[in-house]
Amino acid sequence: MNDETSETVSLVRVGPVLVATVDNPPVNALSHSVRVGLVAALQRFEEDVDCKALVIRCDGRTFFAGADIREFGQPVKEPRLGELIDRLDRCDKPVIAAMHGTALGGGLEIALACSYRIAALDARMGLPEVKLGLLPGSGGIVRLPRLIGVPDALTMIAEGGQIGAEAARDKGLVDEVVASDLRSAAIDFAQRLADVGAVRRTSDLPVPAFDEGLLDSKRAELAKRHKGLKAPQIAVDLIEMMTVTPFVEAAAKEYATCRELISSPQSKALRHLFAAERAALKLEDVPTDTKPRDVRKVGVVGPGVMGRGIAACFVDAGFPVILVGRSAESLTKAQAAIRKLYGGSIKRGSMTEAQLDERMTLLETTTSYDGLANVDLVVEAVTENLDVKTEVFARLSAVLKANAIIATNTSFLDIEALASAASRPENVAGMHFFNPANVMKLLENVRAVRTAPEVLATITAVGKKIGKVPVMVGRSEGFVANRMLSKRSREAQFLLEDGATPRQVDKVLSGFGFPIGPFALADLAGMDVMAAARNARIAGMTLREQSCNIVDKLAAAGRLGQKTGAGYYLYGEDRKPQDDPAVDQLLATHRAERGFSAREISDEEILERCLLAMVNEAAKILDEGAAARPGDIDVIWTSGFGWPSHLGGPMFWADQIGIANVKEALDRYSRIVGEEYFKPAALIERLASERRGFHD
Ligand code: 3H9
Repeated sequence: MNDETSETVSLVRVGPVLVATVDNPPVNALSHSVRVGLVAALQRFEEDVDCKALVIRCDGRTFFAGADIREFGQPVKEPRLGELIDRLDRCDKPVIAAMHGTALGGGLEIALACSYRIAALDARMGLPEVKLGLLPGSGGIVRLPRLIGVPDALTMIAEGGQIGAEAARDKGLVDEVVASDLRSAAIDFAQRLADVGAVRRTSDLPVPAFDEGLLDSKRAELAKRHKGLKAPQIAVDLIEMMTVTPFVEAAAKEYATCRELISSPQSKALRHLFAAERAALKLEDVPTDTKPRDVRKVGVVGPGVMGRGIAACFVDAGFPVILVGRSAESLTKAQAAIRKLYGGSIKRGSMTEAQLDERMTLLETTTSYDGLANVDLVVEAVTENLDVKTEVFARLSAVLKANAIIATNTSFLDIEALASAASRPENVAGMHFFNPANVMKLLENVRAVRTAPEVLATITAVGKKIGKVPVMVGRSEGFVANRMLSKRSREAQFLLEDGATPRQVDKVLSGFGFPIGPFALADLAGMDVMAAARNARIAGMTLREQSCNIVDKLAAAGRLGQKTGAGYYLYGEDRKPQDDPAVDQLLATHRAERGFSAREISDEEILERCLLAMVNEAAKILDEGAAARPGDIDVIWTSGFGWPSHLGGPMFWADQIGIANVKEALDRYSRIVGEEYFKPAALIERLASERRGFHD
């Protein structure tokens, strides 16, 4: 019987049990209408003497995924989530939360304030607020440690991870795990309680004793792992606070901190990225109802470093893979190298040798293209040379089935030229992985003019399936990530010519939040690799860029980076970069030959030149249509090249500085470095004159 229904909450009586079912697709966020409906449900439950227990459950794919992120930054609409939760806590009849899917954030906070919690076997629970630069603000911090103890609560709150239903039961977060129909099990559970009316309040529980040294060690660990992020540190402070503060006072402090964090720049940046990552999945000119093609079996051509990593990505996600190489020897080598990729997991104990053997059964190797006749998708990862790739495309066209997709992993070659080399250009696109392919999250998918919409939808869906962050880009030399990176690299090199040291540049950029500076990174990649990459593109460079051959000079001196113990820096046993007077000398000679005199360069100039060169290039990319939205570029840089997430990505960062200030700085560097490098892009000129930002 459907007793009462609000916009998103319906009520049904089953004997003495009142069942409140929430339906607020897609993820049952705790939007205003849900809060109103749940308060009404509680009111009805409290007033009706015949209702002995209340079940709160959700329809659709998940229990509440948390507060409604879209409401953040808007005036708070009553009833607040905290009010609803207080009311649940005070209720003098038992309330049971029945969780399925992902019970997250404010959703889990609702469950924590109920008397009992039951969960479907595959349910997952977490307080992920920290990932949005926030912290639980509706009782998560004051209740969770009371239920599962401080150490586990600290991990869940400060790191934002999820735990499964059985682990949650073992820790005391969940009372019962249900393998059968959750709704019926919840009603049965409630009926049993209805007879005894047993109310339990998490707020009445004491905080279990714990080793206080844990707090400081966690602070140190989090500072290292989440450089520059404020919320994880504040999480530890709040947990320390709740252990010594009366419940009501601690809950008020928790809420006040959450409100403060909602308006903090870090949270705005992280929320921007949350939305941008999801927006990036919505493809321009591809209707949202476009059905991706079925991909069951995958081919990878080219067993080199990239091909091996790509094959591992697919195998990890359970796809059978055929790896095609030119010789049996190269394939045997590749197989051994792929096994080695899992060395770390075996050492850590997160994978057994038997599991690895099983995974490797998904990988088949062959020297014959005929083996690809029944694959649905082939990723081509052969040598970065148009002639070689053109030949591979022709051979693939001869064996593939009509709707098989060819995705090239090219970094710099022209996607249109490659599409023309296939007999069905509508099946051709790019899937640009980043090294190491099995680790790096970013996947630049590339559309060519003739790529079929369903192919674009397929490579996006497949990218998600293999755990990547896919972003669709268009034709452009170096696509988006590498094209922007090349401008940062150019400025880093020019800064050396102008008088900066590798150490100074690296320090400024890692101080900004990049995991590693460009010169330490070059030493890691190898100077021979850097020199080859530079020389492959030298024809398109300006005269100053062509003559700025510091990389070639280091390579010629045998300074290949970490692998030879010397590059921009010297490396000892500990692999820590040390300054080397020989590099100072090499740079001094280079400057003298090129007619530059070293000047004092400020950290501000280093940061602005490196980052604004990227922003200016990104503006050109946007105007050309090679990236669909500024947010896509932010996702590319935060998931691919270590741009600190709490600064939202380059376009978000530029907006925070203000486009008029960006333009003014570009004009200044046009005068100092040269117009051909820093003339503001047309889009920046337009936005500055209209007083708008990239994201407006
Ligand atoms: C919080 O609770 C604070 C409180 O402690 C205190 C307050 C005072 N709100 O990810 P998907 C949308 S903070 C609104 O593609 P999946 C999402 O934008 C919150 N919308 O699906 C997307 O929209 P669109 C703590 C939300 O299956 C659609 O749902 N909770 C929210 O891959 C589908 O999402 C979190 O941080 C939301 N809370 O993953 C959980 N969540 O279709 C954040 C999602 O227009 N959410 N949407 O692009 C997630 O982690 C994942 O979305 C989830 C589903 C695992 C739930």
